[in-house]
Amino acid sequence: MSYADPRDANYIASANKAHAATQAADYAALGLQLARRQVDIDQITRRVAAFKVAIPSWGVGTGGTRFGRFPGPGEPRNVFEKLEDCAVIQRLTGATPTVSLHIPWDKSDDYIALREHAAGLGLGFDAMNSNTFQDQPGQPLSYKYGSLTHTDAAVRAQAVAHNIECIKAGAILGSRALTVWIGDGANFPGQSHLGKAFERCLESTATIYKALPADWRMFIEHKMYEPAFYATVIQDWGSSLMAAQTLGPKAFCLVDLGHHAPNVNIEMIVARLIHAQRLGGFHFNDSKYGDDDLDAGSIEPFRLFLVFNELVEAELAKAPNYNPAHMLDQSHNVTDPIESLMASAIELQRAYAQALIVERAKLAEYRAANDVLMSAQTLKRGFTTDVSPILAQARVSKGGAIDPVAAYRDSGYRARCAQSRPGKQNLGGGIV
Ligand code: RM4
Ligand code: MN
Ligand code: MN
Repeated sequence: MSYADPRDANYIASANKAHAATQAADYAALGLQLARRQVDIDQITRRVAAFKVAIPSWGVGTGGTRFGRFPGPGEPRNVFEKLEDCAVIQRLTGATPTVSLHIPWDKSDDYIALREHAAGLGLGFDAMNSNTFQDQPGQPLSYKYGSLTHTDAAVRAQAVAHNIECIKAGAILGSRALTVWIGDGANFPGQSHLGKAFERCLESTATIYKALPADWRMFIEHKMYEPAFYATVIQDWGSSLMAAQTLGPKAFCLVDLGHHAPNVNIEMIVARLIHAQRLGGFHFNDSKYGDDDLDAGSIEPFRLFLVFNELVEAELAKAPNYNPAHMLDQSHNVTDPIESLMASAIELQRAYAQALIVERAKLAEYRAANDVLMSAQTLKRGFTTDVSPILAQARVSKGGAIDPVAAYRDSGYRARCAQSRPGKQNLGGGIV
């Protein structure tokens, strides 16, 4: 099979040739349609082109469930190779200039070399993720019964020290945020004192907070259940918000879309966190039942649109302290991770574009007049408009591909990786 580097600008330009005429025609037609709604398509395209989402380093390997993992060919064997794959996603989509690392999965003894390798690939680093939900070989104390909230102060101190190590590594890499997600909780009523566990959490995170450099933020990520099946210490946005408000102005709440009970109104949570000036960012993914970590927009695209609708409202209102980090957090168990991550980044841009084209002046009038049906229809019109030509145009404006998946497949990149990266069976970070 022939091979072309999908990161090469000439390759992408030649791949685009076949689609250029249809793209121009579709973009022009959509432009006319939007002009009738007083929406300037080029302005929307510019805003979509400015949208960024970080790739999770753990997402470029094949994920798995607790039942098994079925590795794909040519998986990255270390953080350097993960960055190579992230660069493919960034070049073809133009939407993913940063990578979010997970320590110790991406631990390195030379973070300067890692930063330079990333810079050479045109990549930077988003939030650092600590990991105190697993034990590592040689680790003195176990996290089996908790980490930052453990009953034993020595275990808490070990977990705090790990988080501070993540901050130090991130400072070298140019990251400016630490995401703290802990699996701590209880599997049985009675196992844990619910109030005291939260207090221990606040005490431990306060020590980590003190180690944050001046321009850093701490993201507190809530999750309803798993691995703790009865009670999780930071189980919901209420606990997360209380923790952020207790810790101080650098602490914010991170919303992972998969970490809520089915049918929870996530856009409401987003609106409330914006109001509280504590929305730190997102882990985007999609789900049907639980923390499924499926591709963003693949199951409930309307929900994703409604989340982005709140984000656009906040942008327009110039909401104070509003600067959410966008990150993907997905597990690609049965697809090529590069393809899933490209498609997911594009689905986020789609939801953003759909929210941007909503006729907001009209919507405000209908709301004020209590015209319920027209309010709903006006909002939904953004969602039902096919904005694909805008997304393609935004990619082209950044040197990306009109059809990223086709360009990626045609390049033969995966087959090339299968040859150059033999024998890797386990990445350590399969179950996310
Ligand atoms: C958790 C959570 C965290 C992620 C781990 C791997 O469910 O979403 O953000 O770092 O999985
Ligand atoms: Mn997450
Ligand atoms: Mn998760």
